Amino acid sequence: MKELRTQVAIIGAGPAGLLLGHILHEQGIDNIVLERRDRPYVEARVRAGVIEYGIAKFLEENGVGERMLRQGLKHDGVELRFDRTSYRIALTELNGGKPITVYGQQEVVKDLIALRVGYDAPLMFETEVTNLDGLTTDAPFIEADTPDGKVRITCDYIAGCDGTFGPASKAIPASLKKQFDRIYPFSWLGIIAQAAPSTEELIYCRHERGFALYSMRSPTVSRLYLGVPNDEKLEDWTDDQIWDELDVRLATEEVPHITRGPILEKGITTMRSIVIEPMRYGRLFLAGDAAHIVPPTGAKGMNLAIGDVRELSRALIAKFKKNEDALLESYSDTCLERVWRAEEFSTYMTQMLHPNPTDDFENGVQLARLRQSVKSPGATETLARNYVDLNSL
Ligand code: FAS
Ligand code: PHB
Repeated sequence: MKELRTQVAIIGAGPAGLLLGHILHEQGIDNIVLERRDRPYVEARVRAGVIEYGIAKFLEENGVGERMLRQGLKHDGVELRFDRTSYRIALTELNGGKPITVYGQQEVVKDLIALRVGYDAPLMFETEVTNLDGLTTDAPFIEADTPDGKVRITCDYIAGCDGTFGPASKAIPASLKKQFDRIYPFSWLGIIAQAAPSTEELIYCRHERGFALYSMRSPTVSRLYLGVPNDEKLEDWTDDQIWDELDVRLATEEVPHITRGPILEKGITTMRSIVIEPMRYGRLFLAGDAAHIVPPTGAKGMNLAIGDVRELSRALIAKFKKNEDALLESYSDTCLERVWRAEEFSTYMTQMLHPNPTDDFENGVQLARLRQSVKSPGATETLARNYVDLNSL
């Protein structure tokens, strides 16, 4: 087995792992990023689309924002549509001039990979981590299968940025770990289409037939979602049926039909919440989806992951540069306070925007919550602040 040594071993080349690796590299802290998939797969994976103001600033401050600033779409508002009426939330105005940025997660990942390849730091694709050990010693190690055989990497710290199904969180002993789970009774059928968006800003829509979201990736590419039952099969939906249902749910008198075009990608994502406590075990630190999942209704997934990296990078830099442990010691509690706030906001947005086909009382409560969110100034401001900058509040 090939032996390697580094200061920080990072499992996963999603936004969390790649950004952590980049920030540590910039500080002269050796690290290796290990990714089980190949580069084309990771760069093509379509996921999040909204970047919070403070998170975009953090990316920019760390030299990852050049293309985002050029190609990302700055948005000053978002629309809630229900009771066949549209209500605009003036995000920037309610946040002291701070907008959101619409820029696909896969673009952030491409930018981070390009940086890492550019300065030739270790980024091992098609390398699956199979074991983490020595986590409570001062020489933890990971073992992985690579295209050239097995490798063991000894390090000072391990960052588990391996998403929901990765091995890192499973390395925390069950007796020391709590996992909080919620599965929602619906999923999102999402499409990416070569079609100029019929709207300037995102539209979150609660229609009696179900949820719909109108987002975008560029002036010529739309990103749209339909709330569907959990057992829905993608093959049961033709492209026309998807467009027709989007029309029904999103139509208004002014815009009776949304712009259609070739569907480039489609998929169904389950809606779930997960929180794992603690986010640390000995020399192992979890960041991103490895530690938590939020339903995408609040657009918090990637923002939360980058929020964790902001904490973990600060903590590791303090340790390596000044031999200070305080931020490492407080990492889990600091992150979990923010994670639970994101879970609360994502649950709030999810519960009020997805009609319940079997519970009219629940539907009544949802509509009351939606009406309050657009008619009560305090509720509107809270929604705007959480949507734009939750991870930096
Ligand atoms: P990621 O899951 O992005 O990255 C983890 C990486 O670890 C992966 O590349 C994986 O291959 C790798 N890995 C796993 N096990 C490994 C092993 N044993 N060895 C080596 N590598 C390993 N969020 C939103 O805000 N809006 C959305 O619309 C949205 N849509 C989503 C759709 C889907 C299908 C999914 C799954 C998530 C979606 N999310 C969305 C959430 C998503 O954006 C995550 O929050 C974000 O990817 C988190 O980034 P990471 O923590 O880096 O995890
Ligand atoms: C997206 O553009 O993919 C997107 C936007 C907002 C969300 C979820 C997904 O809440």
